[in-house]
Amino acid sequence: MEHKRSLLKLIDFYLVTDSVLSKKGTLSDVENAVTAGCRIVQYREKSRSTKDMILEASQIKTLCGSEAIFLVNDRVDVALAVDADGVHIGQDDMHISTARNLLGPDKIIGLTVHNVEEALEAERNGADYVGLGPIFDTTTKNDAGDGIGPESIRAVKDAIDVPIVAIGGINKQNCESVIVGGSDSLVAISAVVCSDDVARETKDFIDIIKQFKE
Ligand code: 3NM
Repeated sequence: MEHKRSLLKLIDFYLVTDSVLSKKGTLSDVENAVTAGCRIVQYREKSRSTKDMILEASQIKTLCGSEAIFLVNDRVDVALAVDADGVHIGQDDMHISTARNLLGPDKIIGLTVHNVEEALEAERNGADYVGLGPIFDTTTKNDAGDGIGPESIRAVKDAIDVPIVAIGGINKQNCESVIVGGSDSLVAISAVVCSDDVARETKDFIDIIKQFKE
């Protein structure tokens, strides 16, 4: 697991799955993104049974192999069932200390935060990275709220040492501002999974991020 944890420092483009928006399906999206160089995948599935999720999660784990970190959104039980590399949880999910107790010290836990205070608390409570968003307005997550703007990233970056993953309304046109703004990596869901060519979009994001990263 130390190998996977050390990859966290290197991540640039971060894939979050969305079976509703996906054009080619979740497994195809993961395979294409990983082949294109994506080093972290979060399985985010809100519409399938637990049984189906466990089956799909084990297939995604295989596709990630030793190259990409594999996290499960919200569902600590599914992460445990397939021995995923960790979870990504939100402010309204179980407390991070509860997730840590269930998963043990070696698993990766990411937490969604919206401001400096939540980021500091997440780091204090042992988050391995924070997801910061929504950076821009998004229709992908109904309850995401208004975009905080890329200029809000720097204060969070200056306050914490763990990596920041920016999320929400990010596309190829605005992603430069997110990286220059101080984010270590970024998620773009609709900009990637709604595409006919997920590998191409992933590669484009990775190239742009590398170009603008400090
Ligand atoms: N979480 P898109 S925004 C899953 O702000 C999610 O925490 C968010 O999708 C947050 O890249 C979001 O299509 C959806 O805007 C991001």
